[in-house]
Amino acid sequence: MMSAMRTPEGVTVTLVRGDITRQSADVIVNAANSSLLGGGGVDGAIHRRGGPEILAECRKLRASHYGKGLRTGQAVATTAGQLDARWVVHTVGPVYGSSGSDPSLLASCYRESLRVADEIGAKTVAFPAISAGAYGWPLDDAARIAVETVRAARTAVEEVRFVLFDDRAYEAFAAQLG
Ligand code: AR6
Repeated sequence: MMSAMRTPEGVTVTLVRGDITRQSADVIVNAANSSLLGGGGVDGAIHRRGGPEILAECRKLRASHYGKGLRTGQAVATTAGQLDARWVVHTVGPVYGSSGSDPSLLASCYRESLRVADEIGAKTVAFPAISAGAYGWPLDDAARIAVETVRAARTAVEEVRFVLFDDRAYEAFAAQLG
């Protein structure tokens, strides 16, 4: 199994086992919910370690642009607070088994996060396994969608790093790299 590859667009894709809030990257992607006001899992960890600046900016975004919440599959950037990153990009994965559990919405999270990363000029982006925790997406399928979407992405981002919390998630992603 592989732990790195290069996409046809020249993006280096790497895998890391660990806590995404400990990563150093231009962008750390948050597996958020549409409220943008925090939660458990990756979201809780990012707000805990990143500090209150991130939530303050999320609240402003809610007031100015996302009164009804950020839609599933969309992405938006904020400061990264105390994290070792320039931005956090918040994206909302689909809940598995709900009416919104459309694979294209999960693919959209990766695509939109990379689009936002391009807009802000980020070169390195760290992703968690979006929807594969509280939102219940089967890990192998979540990994396949993540890797396929990044592989097909047209982006100026140079490195996409998947940061996987445990061995099972790491192995699911490694199997997708070939
Ligand atoms: N670093 C990297 N991966 C992590 C970390 C971490 N610190 N913590 C958990 N994971 P989840 P979702 C893994 O639940 O499924 C929140 O309450 C975890 O093992 O964080 O998209 C939000 O507010 C799993 O593989 O995100 C939403 O309401 C993956 O990250 C909801 O959960 C994603 O798990 C979003 O659910």
